[in-house]
Amino acid sequence: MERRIQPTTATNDKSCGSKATTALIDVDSLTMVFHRGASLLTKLRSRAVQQPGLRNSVRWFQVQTSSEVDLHSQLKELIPEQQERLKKLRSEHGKVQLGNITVDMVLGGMRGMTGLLWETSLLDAEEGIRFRGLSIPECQKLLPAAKSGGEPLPEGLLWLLLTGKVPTKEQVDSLSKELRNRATVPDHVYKTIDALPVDAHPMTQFATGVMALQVQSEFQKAYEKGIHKSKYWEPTYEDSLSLIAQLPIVASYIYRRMYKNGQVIPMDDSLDYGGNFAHMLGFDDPAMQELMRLYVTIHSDHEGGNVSAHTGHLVASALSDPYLSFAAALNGLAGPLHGLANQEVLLWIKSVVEECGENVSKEDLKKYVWKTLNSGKVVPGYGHGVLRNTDPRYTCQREFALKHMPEDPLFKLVTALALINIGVHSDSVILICLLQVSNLYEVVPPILLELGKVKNPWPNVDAHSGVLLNYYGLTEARYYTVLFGVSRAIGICAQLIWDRALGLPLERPKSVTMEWLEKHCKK
Ligand code: NMX
Ligand code: MLT
Repeated sequence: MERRIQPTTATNDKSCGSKATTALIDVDSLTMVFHRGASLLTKLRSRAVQQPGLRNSVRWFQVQTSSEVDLHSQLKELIPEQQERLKKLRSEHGKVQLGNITVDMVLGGMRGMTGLLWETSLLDAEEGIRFRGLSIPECQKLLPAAKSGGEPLPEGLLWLLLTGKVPTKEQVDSLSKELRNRATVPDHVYKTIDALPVDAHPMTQFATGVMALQVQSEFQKAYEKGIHKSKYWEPTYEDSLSLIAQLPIVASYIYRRMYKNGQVIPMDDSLDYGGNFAHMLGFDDPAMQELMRLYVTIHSDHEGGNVSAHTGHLVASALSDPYLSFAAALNGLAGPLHGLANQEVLLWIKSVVEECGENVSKEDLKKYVWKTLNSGKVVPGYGHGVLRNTDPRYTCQREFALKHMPEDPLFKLVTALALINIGVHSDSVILICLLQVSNLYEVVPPILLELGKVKNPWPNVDAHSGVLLNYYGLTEARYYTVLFGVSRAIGICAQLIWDRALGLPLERPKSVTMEWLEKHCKK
């Protein structure tokens, strides 16, 4: 049964705060940060065109060959050829070595060890992520948007991840419609969430909601009826699309339950996936809807080894259905070294404000960074397990700020940030120091380098997202990882469908004891 929900007026008030402050902005620093961001972006954009190697790897040169507007039909066409490809790879190159495993790798969280097949995206340590061969700027250019020149529609990215081909607008519109048609959340899901305290962490509520959705799993039902393994991908596809469709409903229910007195906003049938998500959260500013489209697109996939994707893949390898697998992934995403870092960034900045005041100087900021490090904590939003450069997801969020906050990018970025500062929500002191994000970009990396052990001192995706969300009024930092989770389902589910289509096996690496390693090394 579908829960009846009352429309309510969306709250998008950025100006109700009493803590007006004067921003002290170092224009030189911002200029430096802006130029670094802009030059990196230009480099990224031109690389695909200039370098034949990269150009060849860009899959969008494979134009749409199918006129199918239905994703399922296009996938059905593609699966046999990819099954053959895998068979050939295994029979011709199965014994080729991919590198040596060292004791350091075993003790060091398997860093640098190639051990997973993940078709939907690939991460380059310097350049960052490519979705089926496309960089983020290329996706922004090529994937259909809600309006001309706008941010990519996440449905388009889902299509790209699943098929390796850039969809047409017609195909994306048909997928948007399909997702809307699947977006009915059973009433017991709300009741299950309601059984939790309203202040339970939003990620706990979200993972609980996903587990409650699991009772509708088509894969589980089909397995119980004895489905042949060659057909596994079909109910996996059904579950994945329904899960992706229903996540924004569950996520926005949790947001409205926690922060807006439970006044839920129904879906708007005229809107796409990202636009609808923003709308159901309570944000109808077209720019916030654009931000949500971009946010959901860029957080979706980051190859297979990150904690959430790897967890989802591992759990799914036991033939657990997409709901069970994704719930497990969410629990990994909820860790502070992974997705929860977007919350931690703002809470850390808040602690800077509380200790050093609102107009903290760079010197004080440096001292605070050292204090954090000396007390055995990490500086959230910086560093990465694979990346060795500024995360392009950070860069594109910065570009979004430049585009959507004011017209004259540099001056107006400063102005916009100052406005955020003045319009701070009374219970959200956090905002004040978002101004320091740019300062942090200058202050943190040299200190992390000075530590001598940090492999990547540059900002990651989580260092920037709060700036934008706060600007549009989504100030509740504890909620941020849920947004990340909604997006990550797209990557994890797309790969999961291929796991089933390709018949990938149970994941079961070998582990050893310290004693085993000691003996092995003495030999
Ligand atoms: N602040 C303090 N110390 C750090 C940081 C940081 N931002 N980044 C790395 N280090 C330390 C790390 O803890 C380790 O110390 P120790 O040897 O004492 O254990 C040392 O530097 C070497 O670590 P790396 O090899 O550079 O990084 P690793 O691959 O182990 O970890 C992260 C990657 C992302 C877990 C780490 O950089 C970190 O903790 N960053 C802050 C948390 C964060 O922003 N996470 C979000 C990542 C992106 N995401 O969304 O998932
Ligand atoms: C991610 O998006 O999953 C993070 O950047 C972490 C990672 O890639 O390891």
